[in-house]
Amino acid sequence: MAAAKPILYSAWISSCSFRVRIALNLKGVDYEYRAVTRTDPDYENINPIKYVPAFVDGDFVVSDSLAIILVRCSSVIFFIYRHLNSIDKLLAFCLVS
Ligand SMILES: N[C@@H](CCC(=O)N[C@@H](CS)C(=O)NCC(=O)O)C(=O)O
Repeated sequence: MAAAKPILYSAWISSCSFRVRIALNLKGVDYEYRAVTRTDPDYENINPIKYVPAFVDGDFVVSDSLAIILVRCSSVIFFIYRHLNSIDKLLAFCLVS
């Protein structure tokens, strides 16, 4: 079974979302685009402050554009993230490194 694609929650008007889409597309990341608005009640479960963008890859949620770009587009950080695939392990790694 193919792995589920990561999902980018985004809004066309959001400049923070533009830069993530540009970075993901330049990097050739295969992701699903989901347009959301601040009034979308389901989006609050993804990002309680309802800002866009948010990037969901399995259980891993990143809700800041620069963090998304760093996690998904920096080869070194992506390698670490893939091998320490939980936010707790990633934070622990960052704190001791
Ligand atoms: N530091 C966040 C900022 C996110 C942010 O401010 N997003 C704006 C759109 S660009 C937003 O959702 N604003 C909603 C609001 O201000 O109500 C990031 O870079 O992702």
